[in-house]
Amino acid sequence: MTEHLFNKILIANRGEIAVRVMRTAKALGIRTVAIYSDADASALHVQQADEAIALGGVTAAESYLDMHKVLDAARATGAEAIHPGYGFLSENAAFARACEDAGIAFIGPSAAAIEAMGDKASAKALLADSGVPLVPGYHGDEQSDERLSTEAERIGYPLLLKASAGGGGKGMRIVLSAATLHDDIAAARREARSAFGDDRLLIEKYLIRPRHVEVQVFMDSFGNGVYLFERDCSVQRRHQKVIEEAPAPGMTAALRQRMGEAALAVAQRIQYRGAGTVEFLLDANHEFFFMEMNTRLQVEHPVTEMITGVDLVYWQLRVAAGKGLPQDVSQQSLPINGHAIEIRLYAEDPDNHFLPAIGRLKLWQAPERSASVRLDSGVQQGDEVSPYYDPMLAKLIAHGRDRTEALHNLRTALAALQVDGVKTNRDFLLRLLSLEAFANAELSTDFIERNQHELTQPLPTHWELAALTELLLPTLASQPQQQAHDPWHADGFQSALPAQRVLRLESAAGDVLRARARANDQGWNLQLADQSVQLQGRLELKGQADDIRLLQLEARVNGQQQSLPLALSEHELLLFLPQGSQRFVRNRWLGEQAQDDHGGLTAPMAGQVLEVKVQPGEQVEAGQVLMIMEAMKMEHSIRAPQAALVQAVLYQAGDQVAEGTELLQLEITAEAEAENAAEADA
Ligand code: MV4
Repeated sequence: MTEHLFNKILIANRGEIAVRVMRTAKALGIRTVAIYSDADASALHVQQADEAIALGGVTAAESYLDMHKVLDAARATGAEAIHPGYGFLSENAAFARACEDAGIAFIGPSAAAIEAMGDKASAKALLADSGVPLVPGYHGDEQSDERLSTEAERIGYPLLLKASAGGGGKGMRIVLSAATLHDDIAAARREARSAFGDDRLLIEKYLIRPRHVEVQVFMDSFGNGVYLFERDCSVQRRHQKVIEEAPAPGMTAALRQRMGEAALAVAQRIQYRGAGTVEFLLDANHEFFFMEMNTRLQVEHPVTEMITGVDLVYWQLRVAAGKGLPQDVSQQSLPINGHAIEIRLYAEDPDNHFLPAIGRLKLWQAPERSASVRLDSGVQQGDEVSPYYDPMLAKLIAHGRDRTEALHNLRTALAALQVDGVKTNRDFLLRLLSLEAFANAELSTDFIERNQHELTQPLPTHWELAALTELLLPTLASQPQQQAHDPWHADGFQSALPAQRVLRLESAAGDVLRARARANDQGWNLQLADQSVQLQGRLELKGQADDIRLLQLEARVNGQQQSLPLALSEHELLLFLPQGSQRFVRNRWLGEQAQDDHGGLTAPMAGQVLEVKVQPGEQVEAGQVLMIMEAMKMEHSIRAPQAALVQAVLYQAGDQVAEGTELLQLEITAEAEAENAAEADA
């Protein structure tokens, strides 16, 4: 890949795809220009580019979607070509045309090809005599109720109404019988008009539980084309792909060839140029039907790259530079090597209807990349995830000699990916990948719904691992980066582990468990509710991110060995278990409880602080006087309800405070907890 293709290209996108395109451009010695919105000024794609142009604006419409701004940036920097990535302007025929008019190569097909596939009804009409199988249906211009009813009777029920101008499932409506057809047509028209400004409908026979199988095609400007086999993208949620893989499980060589040739026929019909994807529905009888063509590089292209060894962006750049497919490439020469699976990591909340999540990525630790693990990521630790763009953060792709190995590699890599600060679908993906139905490749477009029950079963809480972490923490004291507020450090307990400790463990769900640990020759015996567990382990400091310590726990629980990463801050413990992460609360503020249980830390009535008897960082005993207040000419002592560490003193002598004002914050440290337990035992 050393030949000259371009001096400089502009990447009209953001996030992982912008970074991915830059990787290939750089390998080819092509300079890259990034564009960015105000929200993305410090984004990874901006940092990785050779030059970056601020577009101004925050929303997509004000920035990445504003074709005049994008073209101005290309002209200003002298970029010879524009890579649109996916989304944004990638399938905008007017933009492709404007690039051509400006003498800048659009890295994609012609505007005419984009237009030909943009309208689903005309795309189908175009293919009517091409030999490409279409779902039995109606995609004509005549849109009267009478005509649609007649066609519906001919096609039969159940059927599907789709917006001609749509795609991706928007405005789709299943009609089970003639009884509701009239109302369904009216509703589908309304939806289509509001979503696409176009209320034309098409009708299709409704296929039961189809698979989404798509074929990657690639054509140069000289009419040469190849198909790079298929991807199964059946695992979707509300038409958003979640898992993709190549090759599609259960394909035969004959079916692969028929689908590949049908896909190429679609591309040839519109004199396609560059990378494209032809989507099919595949039914249980291995019958396939054309659905739509995506006239761009797709999110899931890495699985195809991993099984074929082809760099699709390199091919795109060649073709945009007027060259043909690489010399040695022919359909016969293209291999399928093993299997690849991709998952999409979204900033979203699986516990709240998968709504997009925002916030600061306090923790983002990527798994190690290798020949079999690829991470295409647009983010880095510390990034602010904004609500303005697509919530996809990254894609993790794993390869294996076969599907089983690829799945194993992917699960291992995902378990090693640590993220916190923004809600993501990481754990949901781990659970999907753990399903027996997935291991068995029981794929269909209703995969997630079908496995809903198993996906939402609560997982057992690993109290013993949280306990072991707390027990081992003092051993970290001798390691560097030890934090000053750690009680074991502060009080000089660096190496001597106490023979007995009582731990108060609290899950993020608010469940609380008290556990008693007794040191023995092999570690600790832990009494957890009615269970007795033998624990042994080692804790190693791996890194630090803000106030989070990254640790690796080597645990032996009743002789069973396991190793897992975890994130620890003063108030949280996050265990990254192979089956998903588990969060625990640490050192809960005593102040919150004291208000209900004791009332000792808040002002019992309005008054004045007379004297403060403790300082932050001080260890106090149960009953110790912390502060003296005066109210209604009487003195009141504010006492510690139990042994604790003074975390904060909020008022000083002379301050006036209202009734109920929080005066001090105490924290139950492990040490204080042990003291409290000893008290309780006595
Ligand atoms: C269908 C179908 C069943 N029968 N067409 C959804 C997205 C849009 N591109 C087409 N879609 C479907 N079209 C007929 N005639 C079922 C779907 C469908 C689907 C397709 C692919 C992936 C996921 C899906 C989820 C629900 C429905």
